[in-house]
Amino acid sequence: MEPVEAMRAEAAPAALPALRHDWSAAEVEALLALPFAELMFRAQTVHRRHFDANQVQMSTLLSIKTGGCPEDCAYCPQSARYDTGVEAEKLMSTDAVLAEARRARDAGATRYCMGAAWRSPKDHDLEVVADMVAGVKALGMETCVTLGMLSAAQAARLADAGLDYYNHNLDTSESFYGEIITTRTYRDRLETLGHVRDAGISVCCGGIVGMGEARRDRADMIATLASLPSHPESVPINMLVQVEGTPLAGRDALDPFEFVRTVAAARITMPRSVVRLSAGREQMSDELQALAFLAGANSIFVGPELLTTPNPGRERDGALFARLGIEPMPA
Ligand code: SAM
Ligand code: DTB
Ligand code: SF4
Repeated sequence: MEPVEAMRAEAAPAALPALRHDWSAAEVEALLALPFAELMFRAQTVHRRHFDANQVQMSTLLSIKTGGCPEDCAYCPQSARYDTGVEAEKLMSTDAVLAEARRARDAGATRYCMGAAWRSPKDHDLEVVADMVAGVKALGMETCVTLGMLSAAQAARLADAGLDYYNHNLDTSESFYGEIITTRTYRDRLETLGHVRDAGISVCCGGIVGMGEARRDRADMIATLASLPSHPESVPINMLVQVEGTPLAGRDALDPFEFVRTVAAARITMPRSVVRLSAGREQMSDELQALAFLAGANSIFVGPELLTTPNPGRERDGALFARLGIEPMPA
């Protein structure tokens, strides 16, 4: 047995504290306000109880349907309402997606995430996505898609196709939400998450920080995620990528330590979830990313592009992982 496995085997699951689902925003805000070293120590302690602290899960992202989205999400370069230079494209063919997926698998990705700039999928498009999911699974990778709002029947269809994860973010607190999106409600989002959960698909749900929200909003979002009936298996924490032409371009940048604090709060409140250091890595220093890993982030997107914006290339990530002694988390 490897030393880490031996340590895990020793820690009998019964010895782990029960998961809480009753976090209040005030409690999470108090976590966010701790002295930095105290917060990091708590997060690292929780992290080590549940994970190998030197392993990071790697996902690859592909935009299967780019731009021209009817929604008004103020952060998003793919909304048709903002002039961002992102051209609207048609849904990719299954063959083209599978060729890309094969390349990602050969480069070491264990999960393949496909994103579409839709408010919600049309049923005939969903059939094409179901084929893509089945094809990617056959390549031996886990699958994730993010397609907007889903009905219960659509979630069940994706589950049938073998989908492992559905990404649908809360994005921010319920009270700040109206300043960012007006074309769908917070309640709509919770409803979609319920359909995904009921269909037996694992939930990938998190949000964005750095949109001009207050610390209380970040606390509220984390408390809402941690108070869902089941914690999302995957929790992406995105740092806003400011894109020229979107209403949020030009906002004051968030204090990077506040980003790290948010990651730590996610780790402490959702101890068994994989927390993803998601969008925004391209703009972060290696040192800031290392702090986010110390705070309990244990997943990233690899590859030079997110959906429409740049992500660190494999060389930069490879060098960082080597410097930090980080290894890929097995699927
Ligand atoms: N259209 C679908 C939806 O919104 O549900 C799926 C794709 S959408 C691009 C997925 C997520 O990407 C959004 O919920 C948001 O959290 C994140 N995102 C989009 N633009 C971003 C940006 N500029 N910076 C950080 N995160 C962003
Ligand atoms: C998520 O939480 N972050 C990813 C994913 N879900 C699909 C997307 C980030 C998008 C960043 C902006 C862009 O590249 O267009
Ligand atoms: Fe459309 Fe999703 Fe972008 Fe909102 S976040 S504008 S729903 S692609």
